[in-house]
Amino acid sequence: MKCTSFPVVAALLVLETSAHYMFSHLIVNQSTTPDFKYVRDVGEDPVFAGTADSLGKIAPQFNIDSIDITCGRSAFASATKTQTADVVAGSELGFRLYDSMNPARAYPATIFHPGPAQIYLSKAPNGELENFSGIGEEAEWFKIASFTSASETEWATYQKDSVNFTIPETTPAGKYLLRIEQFMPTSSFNYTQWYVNCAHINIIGRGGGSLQGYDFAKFPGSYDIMDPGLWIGWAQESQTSLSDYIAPGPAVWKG
Ligand SMILES: *[C@@H]1O[C@H](CO)[C@@H](O)[C@H](O)[C@H]1NC(C)=O
Ligand SMILES: *[C@@H]1O[C@H](CO)[C@@H](O)[C@H](O)[C@H]1NC(C)=O
Ligand SMILES: *[C@@H]1O[C@H](CO)[C@@H](O)[C@H](O)[C@H]1NC(C)=O
Ligand SMILES: *[C@@H]1O[C@H](CO)[C@@H](O)[C@H](O)[C@H]1NC(C)=O
Ligand SMILES: [Cu+2]
Repeated sequence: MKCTSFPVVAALLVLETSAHYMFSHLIVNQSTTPDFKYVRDVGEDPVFAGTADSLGKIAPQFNIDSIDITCGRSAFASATKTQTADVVAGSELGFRLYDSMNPARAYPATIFHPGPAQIYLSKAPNGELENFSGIGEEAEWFKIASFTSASETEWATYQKDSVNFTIPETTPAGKYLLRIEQFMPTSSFNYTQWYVNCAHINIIGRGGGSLQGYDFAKFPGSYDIMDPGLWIGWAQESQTSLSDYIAPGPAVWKG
């Protein structure tokens, strides 16, 4: 399923855009927290600015070299109004999709575009999240979860309304940006649709895990547009086996 910004066929556009989404809720202690309470709010895609159902905010991104690929469109502008959730290392957290869409729309809020989902952490270098963009040299992102295939033909998070994962028990205590990325690799070069959001969390725990020697990621920066994991056409519809899929980025840190 392709996604275009050009309203060639109006009906198709509506159908397609209503299939888009964003991860506006953090799930903590088994509870879904309010939209953008702990997740940085995002700006709108100008193509859909001002339209109903937050179509501008849920519109995907395409450019992996943009600073908006870090935490979402203009997300750093929301840093000071985002609260920080206390979370216990070793507990399960999650991101849940924005769900206050028009009830009359055709699709429920689910991860409608087939592809992987990955979770990263980056510790605020000066201990404060308000002035930490997550962009550039000061940000050191390590991966704590990677959801790829559930079977040869299905992506693990496809059509789910949330993505849950565990904060490794030995993660050093402190304030972190918690980033989710979910994307749809396409057979068209440089046309991968990206859905990214970041939450503010304060990890409480005994720590002890070492990140020495870890090959930290940068967003933007680490992902290569030539990476077959981004565009080779591992669509849900394709007959290709997903078991061979290799997700971009460094290894999962297990603590
Ligand atoms: C994630 O966890 C929440 C709360 O514990 C739960 O309601 C939801 O169903 C879980 N999502 C998935 C995909 O398992
Ligand atoms: C990829 O697409 C983006 C727009 O989404 C564009 O800015 C960028 O230059 C393209 N990169 C390449 C290598 O074609
Ligand atoms: C989650 O539970 C822990 C331990 O009970 C508590 O310290 C923390 O404040 C809770 N976090 C949120 C956001 O409710
Ligand atoms: C970030 O904020 C903290 C406290 O609010 C402050 O101590 C620090 O100097 C700030 N850093 C920068 C780079 O602005
Ligand atoms: Cu799309």
